[in-house]
Amino acid sequence: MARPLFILNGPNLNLLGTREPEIYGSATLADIEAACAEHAKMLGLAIDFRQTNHEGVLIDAVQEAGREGSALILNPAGFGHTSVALHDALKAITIPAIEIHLSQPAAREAFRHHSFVSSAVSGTISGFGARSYILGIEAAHALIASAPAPQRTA
Ligand code: CA2
Repeated sequence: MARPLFILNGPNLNLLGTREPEIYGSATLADIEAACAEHAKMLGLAIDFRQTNHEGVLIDAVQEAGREGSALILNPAGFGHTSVALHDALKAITIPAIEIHLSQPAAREAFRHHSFVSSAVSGTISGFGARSYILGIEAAHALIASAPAPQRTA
């Protein structure tokens, strides 16, 4: 069974499409999941797409991705700006990991300029709206193709 590409979404992203469309676009998270599934299928990848508002649940999912996934795409949302624990979880996995954002945090409020995630992932894609997810899948696909298969530890 091929390892899925994990696509994890942090807090409040379940609200996409309902408020602040001028910043985050009008697509719902379900719309984005459908677009990701279609694009990943075209590349021969299966996805495991999740959203949580809870930091511990997100960290558990990062660890699960490290054990069971081929690569990780993470929109950490607000936790990217606050969570040392999320940074530590990402440092502990060996699969390729990519940070994505719908908006361009560097062009927004100062408190969004620092990411605890960026220093623990292969790269960051931001500012392309829902297309950031598709670009993230392209990057993950390239990294999976060039990375040695991770060893299962348990
Ligand atoms: O641009 C992104 O993808 C962000 O990760 C979104 C986060 C924000 O804290 C980051 O700085 C950048 C916020 C997600 C909240 O999404 C909402 C969507 C609709 C209505 C309210 C919040």
